Amino acid sequence: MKMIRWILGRVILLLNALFSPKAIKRAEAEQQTVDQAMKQLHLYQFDACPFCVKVRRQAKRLALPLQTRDAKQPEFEQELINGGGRRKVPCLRIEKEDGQIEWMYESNDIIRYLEQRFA
Ligand SMILES: N[C@@H](CCC(=O)N[C@@H](CS)C(=O)NCC(=O)O)C(=O)O
Repeated sequence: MKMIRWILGRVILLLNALFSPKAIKRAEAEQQTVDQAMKQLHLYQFDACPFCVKVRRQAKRLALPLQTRDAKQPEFEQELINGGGRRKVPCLRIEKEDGQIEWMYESNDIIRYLEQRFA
């Protein structure tokens, strides 16, 4: 079972690399504003998780420099559990202007959030 999951994961990564989405183009100043805002977002994820791939692909389409944190690394795994409450990926850590932190689970919710904020 572990082996099958590993193979499926590699297939997902290969397909993702082969059919990489095309990024939208923004005016330079607008992209700089987006890049700045993206510094407050971190995606806790696994490389070969299909839900994480889906979020990363949408971020790429929207030309968002999404910072990722591999939740298989004990340090980030612990941050995720302590902050978000669950060891589940993808999870988007959102640092608000007032310093408050929101932990957003569910790939569809994360994609909706990115679209509403940056599309
Ligand atoms: N409905 C969730 C599904 C997420 C999900 O099942 N993630 C798996 C990895 S692909 C997970 O975190 N499982 C918990 C674990 O592996 O500990 C979404 O769309 O984000």
